[in-house]
Amino acid sequence: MKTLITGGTVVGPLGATPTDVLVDGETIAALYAPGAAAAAGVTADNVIDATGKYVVPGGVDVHTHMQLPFGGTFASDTFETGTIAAAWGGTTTIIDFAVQRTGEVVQDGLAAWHAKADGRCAIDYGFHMIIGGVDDEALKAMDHLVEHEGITSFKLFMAYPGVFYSDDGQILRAMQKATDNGALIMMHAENGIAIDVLAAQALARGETDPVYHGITRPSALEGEATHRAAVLAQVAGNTPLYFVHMSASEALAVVSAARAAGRNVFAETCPQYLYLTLEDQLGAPGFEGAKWVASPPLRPRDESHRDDLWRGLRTDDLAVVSTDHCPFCFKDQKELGRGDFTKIPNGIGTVEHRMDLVYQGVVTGRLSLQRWVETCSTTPARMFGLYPKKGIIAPGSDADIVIYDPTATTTIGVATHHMNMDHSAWEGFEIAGRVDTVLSRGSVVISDNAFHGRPGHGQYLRRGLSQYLR
Ligand code: DUC
Ligand code: ZN
Ligand code: ZN
Repeated sequence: MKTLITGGTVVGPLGATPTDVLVDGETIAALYAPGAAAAAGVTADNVIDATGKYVVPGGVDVHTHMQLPFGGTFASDTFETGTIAAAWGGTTTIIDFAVQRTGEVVQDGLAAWHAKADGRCAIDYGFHMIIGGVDDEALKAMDHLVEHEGITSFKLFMAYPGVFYSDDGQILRAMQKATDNGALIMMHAENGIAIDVLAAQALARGETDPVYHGITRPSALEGEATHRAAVLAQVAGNTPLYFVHMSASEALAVVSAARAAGRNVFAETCPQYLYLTLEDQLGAPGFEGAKWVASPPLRPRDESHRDDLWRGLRTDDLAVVSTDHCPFCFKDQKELGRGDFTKIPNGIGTVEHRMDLVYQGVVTGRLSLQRWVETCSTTPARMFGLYPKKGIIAPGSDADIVIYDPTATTTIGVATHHMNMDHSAWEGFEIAGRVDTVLSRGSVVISDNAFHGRPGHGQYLRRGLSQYLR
């Protein structure tokens, strides 16, 4: 089956160029100057007219939590609902976090994650591994996963004592292992011990509303943990270190300094930290703010965080935009924390909206078109060992392609989204631009405002080491 995409402008890390794209089977076969395919007598079973539209590599969202167990419940998207929603939004690859909790065998946690995802994904997927209990066995398992399972990145938590938390000694040992085997350490950098004290003090004062989730997790404690992790990685021998869901100016400054010193330090942010605030969303009246309880929390409106994060995306101190997609319904899930903000399941659902939300940076002049594609597709693919199979429109690459209409608009809300949530953290957001058509490995999965894919089309991706290391 051959598909020819004509008339569009292909956007990649090197620029935006009018180009026709020939897809043969699951991969991109050739690129042509406009009209050159027809002149060369190229025929196709399916011709897609992309005139006036951008043709971009499918989005790569490297931070999702489908069905994550958290706070006595589970994230509400399954691998089926979550990957279908991702496809609607132009994301054609996710990397989800398999979980080892303290006391569990790493390989058992991984097997459980495969069982959840196998045969259910509408787009391709890979896994990172959360190591919730760093010990001799877990360290050995890290080697095994890198060598045999295609898992080359491991998330550690400086937050959530008693759940996922690692102490500094455990972090150092895991970093030494990663220095040795080339894996990337992904760090949730918040000082969880101090946060738990502040949260208990707030509750004792009767401060139970969702906004106190943010007030008791100040940005300084993200900055402190980020600095500590960067130092530990330096001591462990320039360990490849990637900070997840960065939200704070103080943390970004640490990353900028480490990168300026030439270290293997990288970071991502998420749309919620670029747009939403402690006052406007988390501080909504009554219990409404529970919709936006996530960790790290949304930051105060009048501090420098959002401007600094956009700047970091421009300068590459922030390399990637992921979502930290971790949806919970309001009814029966977020409501678990009525009267006690510490019991609200942490997470926001955004997997469907990342490409659109970051494209607004292009519309407002904060990002170039190339940077949009780099931060949402090319760089995440390279960072996590998937390039050039993913992340680029080039001959030989998987035909994961988004045709994006810059003249259309998107209104986000619970009535139209496809995520398994009873509310939207982005209700009423008006977006300039719209995902028009999506191909996953050569198959059209979204077109004419309909889903044409199927659960089970998505394949598990064995990943190589990060392609950014020196
Ligand atoms: N943060 C969240 O908000 N949810 C899940 C895990 C995390 O680190
Ligand atoms: Zn995290
Ligand atoms: Zn996360």
